[in-house]
Amino acid sequence: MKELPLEIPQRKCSIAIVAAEFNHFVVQQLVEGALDALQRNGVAESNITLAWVPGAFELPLAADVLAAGGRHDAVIALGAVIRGGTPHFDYVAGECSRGIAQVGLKHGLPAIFGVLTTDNVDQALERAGSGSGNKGFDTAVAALQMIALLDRARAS
Ligand code: INI
Repeated sequence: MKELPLEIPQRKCSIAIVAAEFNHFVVQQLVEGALDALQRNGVAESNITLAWVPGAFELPLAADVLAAGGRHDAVIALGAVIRGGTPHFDYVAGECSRGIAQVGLKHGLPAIFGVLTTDNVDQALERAGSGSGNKGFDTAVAALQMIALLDRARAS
């Protein structure tokens, strides 16, 4: 059996982060968590691009264009979709998750879904806290793990 374990790449990585401005007070914390994880794992600041879009609905297009540029090893989408009293939540969250998945498959690179979809603000803030309670941090680690996996899978 050949097993490909989760690991962090030992090579230089270039990462694009697309972040939604909507619910900025949550998303800014996700961005900080992602940057912290990338820095802790040796990604130089000069190899990170951070692009802001108006809301989560716009994340897939920005991720698609950045992925098409061919200069990044992974794209991380960060946002916070918080349920209101209308079906708007379902359209925004659904299209965003579907779109981000399509970007990964279309370009053959990790397109990581770091968009919180919660019932209320408290749940969102709980997931955007410091350290291990920050989904931005977790998604950046996932991006690096996927880069390492794809490197190995393509080499074998
Ligand atoms: N965008 C978000 O990122 N989070 C939300 O909770 C949200 N809500 O609730 O409406 C939201 N809406 C804006 C949307 O993403 C687009 O920016 C807008 O519809 C313009 O296309």
